[in-house]
Amino acid sequence: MKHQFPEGFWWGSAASATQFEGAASEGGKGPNIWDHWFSQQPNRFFNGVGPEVTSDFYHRMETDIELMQATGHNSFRTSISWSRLFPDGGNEVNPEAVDFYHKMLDKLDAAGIEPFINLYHFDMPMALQEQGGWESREVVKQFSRYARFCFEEFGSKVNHWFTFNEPVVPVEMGYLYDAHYPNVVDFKRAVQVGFHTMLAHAGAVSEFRASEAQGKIGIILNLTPSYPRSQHPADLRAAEVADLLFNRSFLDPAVKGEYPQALVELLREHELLPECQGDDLSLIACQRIDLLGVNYYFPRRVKARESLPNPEAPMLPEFFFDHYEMPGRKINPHRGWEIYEKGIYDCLVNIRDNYGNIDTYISENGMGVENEERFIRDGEVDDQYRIDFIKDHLRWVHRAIDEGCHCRGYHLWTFIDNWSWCNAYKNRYGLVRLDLKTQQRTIKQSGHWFRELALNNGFDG
Ligand code: BGP
Repeated sequence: MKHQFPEGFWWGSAASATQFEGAASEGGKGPNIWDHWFSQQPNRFFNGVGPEVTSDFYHRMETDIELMQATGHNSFRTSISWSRLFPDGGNEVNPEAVDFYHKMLDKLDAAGIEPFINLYHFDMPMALQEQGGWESREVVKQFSRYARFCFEEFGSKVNHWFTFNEPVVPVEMGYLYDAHYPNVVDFKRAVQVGFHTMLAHAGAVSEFRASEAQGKIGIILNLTPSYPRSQHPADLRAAEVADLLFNRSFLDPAVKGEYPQALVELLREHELLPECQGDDLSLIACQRIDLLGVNYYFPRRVKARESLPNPEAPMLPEFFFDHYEMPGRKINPHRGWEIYEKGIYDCLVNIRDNYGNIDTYISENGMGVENEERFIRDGEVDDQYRIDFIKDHLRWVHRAIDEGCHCRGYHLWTFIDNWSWCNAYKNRYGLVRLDLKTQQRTIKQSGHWFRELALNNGFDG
């Protein structure tokens, strides 16, 4: 069967500054939390590989953009590194960074690739983390200033802006599960960080509306549909709470301008409500997005708790539910994530039915595989599994569009194998293979296939 996509569909990939630019202490860049944490605890990173060099895009930007062309990109998302632009977090702008991002945007334009620019991808400047990071309202204000600078400086070259990528991830990983810096485990502080992030988002959207920048602004959320083990009311409640905490905590305020009442009640009941000042909620109410990026990797399956929470342990979201492993589930063993293609459709249908069918696109989807060199044939990675993974998801995206969802594009994670936070280069996600020792780039089978996909605006099968 032919899967043809609407005219003008965005085909491309996503990356982020910290994960692929490298030059972490070059070009006038200041340290961010990743540079700092790696200097303190290199053992927390796979094979002790840190963020200094990564995929060296900073030095290879021109030829890498040619590789994007060669793999069929008509659009590409990356982030601006806040600590490259403002090394001390806020006062002095770094002219080398301004120059670099202008050159990148010009090169993308010359290559016919539409830039999608995100402002924050997990990479707090260290100078601002020292002031409290997202726990501090001063940092929220600094984010608005940073956003305003970007809109003014680069606004004439960018039509698609995003404030945050997966804002719930720094909340979970940095303030609940000890997986990202600052490694705090404290539910109440996590909620405050989440609220301030949302406030920073709304502040940036308001700067965008006040600026002369054209185009659209949105947010990128990792929507993990919450599936209950059964239709038993206790399992349903477990799924509802997981959905409130991990999806609706950002989705509702970003799209509808308000928090779900059920979330507010849940937080109030457990004395977790964040501190909120005078106009905060009205700012959030006024600054709704134009476009929603949906990152989809895996579903979240939950069931009612099977034991009482340990009263000695710190409170975590798992106070409210247990994780559930569905028998017979398909899994990517390298990442430990379930593969459930229909989840991408369920996300889009949910947006159609419950969020005014706002414009969306798939802003990340992808498959990380370990030891990919074992699949090298005739010098190229023969990653048929990745092609199948993409097709299996695209069929569901196609169906969602057929059924009226306003999904405008599909970006794979990622363009070239890049540095995956604590997993560093363990799992490879790229359309292009990176040889870490030589920095040599080679297009994978999936890269050739992706080009055909984009040229044909669809695929057979
Ligand atoms: C998303 C992030 C990306 C990327 C991807 C793959 O959550 O937005 O930054 O890293 O996941 O995950 P990982 O790198 O942890 O394997």
